[in-house]
Amino acid sequence: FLPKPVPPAQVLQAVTQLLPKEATAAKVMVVDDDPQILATLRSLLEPWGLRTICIEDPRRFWETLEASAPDLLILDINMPHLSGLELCQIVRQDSHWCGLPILFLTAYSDANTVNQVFAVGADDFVSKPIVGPELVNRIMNRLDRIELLRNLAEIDPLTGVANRHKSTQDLERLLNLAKRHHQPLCLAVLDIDRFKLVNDTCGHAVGDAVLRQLGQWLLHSLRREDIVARWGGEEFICGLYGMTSQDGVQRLTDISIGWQQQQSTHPQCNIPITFSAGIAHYPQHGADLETLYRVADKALYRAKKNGRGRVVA
Ligand code: GH3
Ligand code: MG
Ligand code: MG
Ligand code: MG
Repeated sequence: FLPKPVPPAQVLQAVTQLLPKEATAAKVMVVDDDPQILATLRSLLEPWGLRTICIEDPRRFWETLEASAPDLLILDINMPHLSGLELCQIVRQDSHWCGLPILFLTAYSDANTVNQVFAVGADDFVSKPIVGPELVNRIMNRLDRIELLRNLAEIDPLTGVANRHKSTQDLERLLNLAKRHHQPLCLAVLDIDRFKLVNDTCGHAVGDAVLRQLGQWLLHSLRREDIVARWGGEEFICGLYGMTSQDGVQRLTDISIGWQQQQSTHPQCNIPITFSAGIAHYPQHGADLETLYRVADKALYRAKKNGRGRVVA
């Protein structure tokens, strides 16, 4: 395998934001004008592996939210300049943040306040003084649920790699990043060769196992910042940041050779499994995903026509 190219630090940092959430610690953002409360929450949450982003001044709310992209938000009600209720209302109206779990932590626990809190769209309410274990449990349960829902929505259950919906979003973001940082982005479309024969000869269950194996092989052969997804059927897609078509051909060829050497046959099926791949890259072949995909798919067609088991740009 080739040594992995290292993109510049700032690019790497930006790419890290595209990584699956489970690879990074969950982030909790807290807005409270009382520094003591912020300190207490930090010391309570950090031992649980949660990253705590604290702000005292609610006027810094929006910039902090966008910069830190938290997984959960804790709000105080009474603060100078802006109340937590107002903040909650604004967040719920924003299409990007409307799904963010919001928990209120406040000194007031009368029925009217509780009503108001839920009326503006809060998910949970806890009254001060803070009871550590209860608060931690409420937060952890909610984060667990979010993680679960996210996986259901983004991971292909058969292969364990991202699904088409998730990878489309990630590829769009990676492409924007490539444009901003004047980097190439390589798109590879992979298709298993004569897969119908595998199903017909060895059975659908073996076919499924082969799909899973290849998905995992791709996932582990690529860099963390690369994208790999099941596009549909026996077709996969890869997004390789900072790589041209030539880099992509080299990389995919290495992956294909590795695959053939190590696990190209399934124990219950002695048909050697190969795949073909077509490659395109931004900026040479297009500036939007649809065009890049079309070019890569045409290259895939040539790979099939010229004998399969090859990578073509
Ligand atoms: P080619 O080399 O030209 O790609 O030949 P092929 O047989 O792979 O091509 P084709 O697209 O005609 O067949 C794809 C097959 O993949 C047909 C379909 O039954 C099978 N397939 C698609 N999704 C799944 C799946 O989830 N599990 C299994 N076991 N098979 C699948
Ligand atoms: Mg307050
Ligand atoms: Mg196909
Ligand atoms: Mg096929």
